[in-house]
Amino acid sequence: MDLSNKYQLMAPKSILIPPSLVIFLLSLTGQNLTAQQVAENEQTKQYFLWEPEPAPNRGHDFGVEALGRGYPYDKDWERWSYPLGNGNIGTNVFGRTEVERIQITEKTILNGSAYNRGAVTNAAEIYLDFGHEDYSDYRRELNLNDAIKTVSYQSGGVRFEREYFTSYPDDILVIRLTADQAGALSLTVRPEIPYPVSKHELDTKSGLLVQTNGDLITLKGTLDYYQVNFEIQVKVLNEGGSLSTNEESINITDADAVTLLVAIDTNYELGPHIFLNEPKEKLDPDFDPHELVTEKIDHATDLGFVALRSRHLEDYQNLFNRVTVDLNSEVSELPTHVLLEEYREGNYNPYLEELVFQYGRYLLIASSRETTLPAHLQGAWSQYEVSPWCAGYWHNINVQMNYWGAMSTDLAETFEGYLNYFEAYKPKAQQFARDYILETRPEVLSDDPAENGWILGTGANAYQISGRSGHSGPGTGGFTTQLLMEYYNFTQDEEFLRETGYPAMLEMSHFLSKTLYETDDDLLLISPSASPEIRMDGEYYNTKGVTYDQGFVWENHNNVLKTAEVLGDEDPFLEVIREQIPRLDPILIGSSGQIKEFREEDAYGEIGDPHHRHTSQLCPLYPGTLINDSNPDWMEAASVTLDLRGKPGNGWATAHRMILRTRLHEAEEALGLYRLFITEKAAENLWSMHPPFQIDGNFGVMAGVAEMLLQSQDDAIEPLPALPEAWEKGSFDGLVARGNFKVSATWEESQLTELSIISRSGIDCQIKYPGLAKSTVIDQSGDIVEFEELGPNEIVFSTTKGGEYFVQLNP
Ligand code: FUC
Repeated sequence: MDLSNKYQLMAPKSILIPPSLVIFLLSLTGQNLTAQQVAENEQTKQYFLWEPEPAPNRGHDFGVEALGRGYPYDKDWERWSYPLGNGNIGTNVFGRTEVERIQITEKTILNGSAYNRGAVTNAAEIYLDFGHEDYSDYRRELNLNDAIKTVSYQSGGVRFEREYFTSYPDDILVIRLTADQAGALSLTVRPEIPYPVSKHELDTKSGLLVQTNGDLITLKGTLDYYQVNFEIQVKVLNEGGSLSTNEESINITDADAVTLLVAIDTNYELGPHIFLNEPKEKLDPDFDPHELVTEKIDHATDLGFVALRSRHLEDYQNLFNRVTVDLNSEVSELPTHVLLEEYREGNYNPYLEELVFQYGRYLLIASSRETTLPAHLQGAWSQYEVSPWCAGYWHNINVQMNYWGAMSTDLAETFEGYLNYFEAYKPKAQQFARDYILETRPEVLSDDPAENGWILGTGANAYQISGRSGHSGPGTGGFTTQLLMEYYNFTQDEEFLRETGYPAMLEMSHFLSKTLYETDDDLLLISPSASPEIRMDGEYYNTKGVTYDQGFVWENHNNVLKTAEVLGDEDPFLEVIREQIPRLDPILIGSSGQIKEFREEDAYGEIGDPHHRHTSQLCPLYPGTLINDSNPDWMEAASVTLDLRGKPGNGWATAHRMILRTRLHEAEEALGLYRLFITEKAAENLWSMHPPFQIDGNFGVMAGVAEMLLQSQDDAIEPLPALPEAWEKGSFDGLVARGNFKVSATWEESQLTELSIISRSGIDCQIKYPGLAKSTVIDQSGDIVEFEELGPNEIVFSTTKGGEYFVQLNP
């Protein structure tokens, strides 16, 4: 069946204004903007997910336990509902006509049973009883350009429209209901606290209350394990008609329009005490979040819908509109599930490839902001009573992957959520380092805590981090500091480096150096050492000097040396680091031509599952930098390793393999993995499936697309380093390269045709691309910029902060 015509009629109108026209129009008004500024202001290509039917809602299934011990499972929530979020509140909207379901969670609302740590839990369900059994001309859409979800349909001769968004500046969920006829809106607003009775005693809740007062419904209670006091208020503002109050719900009759405001808060306050204290001493049990929630509701009520909406748009679009990627696609008007079905059948529509990339950026903005907790394993969303893997911060790849694309897609602010979290957990991580050293090697324990450094194990959440874990070695610490290094690399924020990044990396080097043992042949090997999650005979395999651990010591040590130079630091420990680096010997090639995961491995696959989801032995290729273009033998061995590892089993594993292929410049393999992600790992709402839903895969492939188009890990900016044939024509605008350069490029017949760079740091700009030395560089005034040739394919020139540079490619 050809659905394209059927859905054409209901498609939204995308307004395509060419930037040149905008410049012309603005020049008439006396405003001068550069082309890039126009692009930033006017991301006109529309990205949206949409369906011609409401999301099904067949309810929770307690009979199904999701992997990671999550329950109850809800496949409709997971695959069909659309997520909205502002970093604090995560909301899933179903868009139903008879009984609408709006499911809400918040990142600090955790119970206690999972993994002795507790899991994020569903905070509230809001049902809107409309009773519109019959409907036609239905559309629900999640628009990524404005982060607004809309629902629209015809019922009983009336057209009903809804808008939903979660505002970061005003920390509120806003729902606006309208109809095209006066007095046509009647509904009941009926919120519930889910799972009032829990099957595990550590998950109990107490003092639960749902109460109405005039136009306000309040839900409150306590999750007993951490004594989380929560409150949710739902305010109902009707225009016209009448409002009546029941015990736990509100009826609206014959209104013209209705606005619902939903605010949440708890007694959680991020700080070192959260991680240092015992479960019952982390939060103040006497703190009632009532005032905080009331303030948000009052503030939003005063602002009103129009102002709330424009403040939301200004905040969101400032982030989202910074980057465009065009793979020569047309906006597709097919419903997302049809687009996906066709893609699965081999119709590789580049619009869907752009959409999945931009969806990653959307989800990151929605789940991690400057003042919020970081994006967890499920971002900011959970309908579960006990979320799979706690909806935690898993540090042996998952949480790192969440931020791999944050900087390159110009969303560095979203990483600040992790930075706040890091600062808060660091004192506990210092305790863990002390414990670790005492347990494994007490003779090297120092009296100075800074010299013992810090470490964390794999599992963590909003209330706890963990110490040593048997299945992942201390490389986990270097895996984590790599994010801090990248934040500096991309932002060039020296204050951050001085205050946070450098001390963290230096202390990590101190810790890691205490895990190294001298061997008879004068090497330094970590012991005990483990490559994430690899088992032999059912047990986690512990040994000496695995590539994952050695590699991250190498990365962290080198990052310390590089940044010490930036800051002019002369800490005496730098000498120790310099002496240790050549003795780490992280990369060994085995008899199958593979990068060994374990030193004692000869042929590939001797130890552990040869097709394991983790590819930790290749972390030195990505996110690390040790394996790079300057060592073709290692690059070749990395490629062999990926071939041997085979097809990935879940969303995040696909994403890691995809990025690894981009670093190897294996463009077709990278695209193949992206396609595999879209066809096999993405649900109808494009969420990444482990399964269950786990957001890391969404962020990982987003980072992967950016890496296909732009790399900068080896001092130089490299446009189109892994461009597959299918993407022979296209453009991107605003991706970020290390050194804080904002890069835009256009290509045709797989050749770069235009390249422009805005220098946000004012440092030297080094670029490599075949034949580049023959090009001409001009600045925004049209003056020629002198450059130095570093070879036929590589140039470097000095820049001024804020300067824009155009590279004219001469064939
Ligand atoms: C790691 C992975 C699992 C899962 C979990 C949350 O332990 O090995 O696949 O993603 O984190």
